[in-house]
Amino acid sequence: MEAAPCAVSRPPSSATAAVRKRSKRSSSFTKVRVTASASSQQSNSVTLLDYGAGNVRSLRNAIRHLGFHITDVHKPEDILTADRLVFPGVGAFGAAMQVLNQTGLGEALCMYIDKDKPFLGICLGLQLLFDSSEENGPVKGLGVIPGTVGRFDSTQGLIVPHIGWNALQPVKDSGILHGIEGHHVYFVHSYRALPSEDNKDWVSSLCYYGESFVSSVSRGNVNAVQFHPEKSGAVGLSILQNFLRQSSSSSLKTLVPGKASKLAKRVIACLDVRANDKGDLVVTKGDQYDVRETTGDNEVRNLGKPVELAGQYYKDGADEVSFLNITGFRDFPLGDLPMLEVLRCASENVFVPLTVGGGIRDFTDANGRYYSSLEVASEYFRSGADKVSIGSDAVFAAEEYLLTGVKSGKTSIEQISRVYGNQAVVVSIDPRRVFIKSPDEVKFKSIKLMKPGPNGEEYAWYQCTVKGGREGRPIGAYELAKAVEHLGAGEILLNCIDCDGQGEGYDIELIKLVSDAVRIPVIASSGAGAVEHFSEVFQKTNASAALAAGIFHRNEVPIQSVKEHLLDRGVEVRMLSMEKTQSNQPEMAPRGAAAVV
Ligand code: 1PR
Repeated sequence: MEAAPCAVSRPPSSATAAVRKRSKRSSSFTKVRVTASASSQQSNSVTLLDYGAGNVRSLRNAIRHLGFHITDVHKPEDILTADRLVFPGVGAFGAAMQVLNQTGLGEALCMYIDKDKPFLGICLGLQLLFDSSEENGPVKGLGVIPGTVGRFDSTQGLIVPHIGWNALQPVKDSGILHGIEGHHVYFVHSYRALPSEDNKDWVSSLCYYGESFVSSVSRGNVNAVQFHPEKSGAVGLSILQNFLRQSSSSSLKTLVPGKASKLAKRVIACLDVRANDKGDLVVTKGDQYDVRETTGDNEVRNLGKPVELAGQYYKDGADEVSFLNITGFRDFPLGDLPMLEVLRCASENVFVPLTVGGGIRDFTDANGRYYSSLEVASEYFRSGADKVSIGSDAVFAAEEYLLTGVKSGKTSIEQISRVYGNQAVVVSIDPRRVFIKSPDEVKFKSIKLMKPGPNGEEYAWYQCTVKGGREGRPIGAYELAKAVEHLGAGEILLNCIDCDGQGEGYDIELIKLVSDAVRIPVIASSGAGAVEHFSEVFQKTNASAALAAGIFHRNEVPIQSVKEHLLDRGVEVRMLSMEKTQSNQPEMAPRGAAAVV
């Protein structure tokens, strides 16, 4: 594949010289007429380069939330006439370069950057500026910045993808990052660029994850960030705003000093959603997966409205919000328009990652129309999801994989991760503890119990279930986790039916078993009833995140209290970062500022 050349490894030069140089050597980009002074943009307008390879709805929402109007790029000329350009690279490096080369957009992008016009690349939008990438490659990049993008090295046990809130270490003053030192921002990626002597003029901040990698670059008006400002809460919105307004002064005063130093453990709020008996979509919560009241008409427990609660948890400091459509296995998710609408509305005001699960599988509707799981997931992504969570279908996929030893390429995990990346695919496991007298009783991995079972059993294995716990399957949680990691899952959401809704703490033995077995992040779930349960799970297991539902729905413990407790126990977490309300942003209520131990 031929990459669009763009040798801008020097201070921005005259636009005309650069244009002349390129128009001579470029065959793929012949139609662009440069009207250097022409601009059809309004002052509150931002041009977005979205080549349609993935979900940029979150970014659109964030830009609109900040009061800006979006103009889309349809042709290379739209880039050249932009006043400010945002490039949220999505998908794989090679596929993105192919689109940029074939459409002439890459050449226009290089010319735009060469003119030192306001530019913000995000995630892959940063990586594409480098010489090349090893992702399915080597593949040539735009060549603006010297260096090769490579994969994080997981051979020494590093969990890859790098998912979560990590701390930036600014290495030079960059307008858009001004004031964010000591704060966490949200990353999700498996590939990274490394700092070097050749690119040191560009690097504006570093981040540590097994090694120091480039978290942002800046030169003149050209900026790019590896993290996702649109998913980094108020700090991210402040960065975006600095870029859009071309000034850092307006938002500086609202950020309190932070003390972030490394990857934070995440606290996730989960909303189990389903239609109640009246047909309204409600947030519900079960006890060991039973979501019906035990009195009266045994109605579905109603704990609130999904969009409202998601917005509240964002403001309260949740690091992510998950929606699980718990009856999705029965229905066709794309027929569940209210659920898609919930996602659309929630994503307009929630600027941390949103995960959605329930019913993701290949499906043939009543008219005989076949939908692949990829189509189902794509609709969720288009509606505002950043990640999808697969439950029942992942169990069937893992069983087949363990039986045949062959990756068919057709499972939902493989289909979706191929297009959207591993980091976009969460596998949700619903295991139930099965007590046994001896490990020889089953072929699945078992554990020696700290406390014997009801009949004195000393061991247990964790049987995976499907359809919301209704059906047990011949596969253990340990075996499933390892299989789905091989198939391409980027993260595991580890529930436990026995502990769900009990408020007695996470199943530490289960979480340790699984989080020691895989090299992808594990989210501990089920059983949180007190702040101590969160510190226990992080101190005793390798979980990257802890999810809870009932404790938050019933207002028993605020998210902020969980985080303050974790800080006290030496666990780094992201703290809210605004000290006073700025437009509709969450208000900061930190105890002792955004501190970490
Ligand atoms: O199988 O792909 O259709 O996905 C269905 C999804 O819905 C799965 O992720 C499955 O975990 C979830 N689900 C199905 N039935 C239920 C149920 O409760 N009856 N909920 C259900 C799963 C577990 C967590 C819960 C934690 C924390 N609930 O979501 O939020 O246990 O609760 P707690 O903090 O109150 O203890 P598919």
